Amino acid sequence: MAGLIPLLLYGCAAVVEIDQDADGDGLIDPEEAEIGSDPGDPDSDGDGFDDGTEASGNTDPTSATDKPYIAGWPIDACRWDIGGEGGDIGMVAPGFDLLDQHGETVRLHDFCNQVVQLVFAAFW
Ligand SMILES: [Ca+2]
Ligand SMILES: [Ca+2]
Ligand SMILES: [Ca+2]
Repeated sequence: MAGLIPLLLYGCAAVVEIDQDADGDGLIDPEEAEIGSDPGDPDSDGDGFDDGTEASGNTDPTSATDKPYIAGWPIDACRWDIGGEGGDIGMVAPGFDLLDQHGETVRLHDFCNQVVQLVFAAFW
């Protein structure tokens, strides 16, 4: 929602229209309208992360199951746009989920455009 702020500059009165962040989550109201989050609730999906943090971290502020990783791993914006997957050299590895060292399930394709080191071990 836009607000009207009266200003007095060098003796001249002016009215400036600015966009407001009504709930203080870091997203102005038009941005919230664009992504579908609630401009009156800083945590639209109730997952404990405010809408601004989720939007800037490339998670969905309207889905409680899509949230930043506890370890703070960076999630890239290209996470849902990956193509050309396959098992041949030069192809993008197919996506899969695995546990990180903190016991949280992470999704490989969330780290697109980044180098990921996978360490495997077997014991018997
Ligand atoms: Ca807001
Ligand atoms: Ca909000
Ligand atoms: Ca949230």
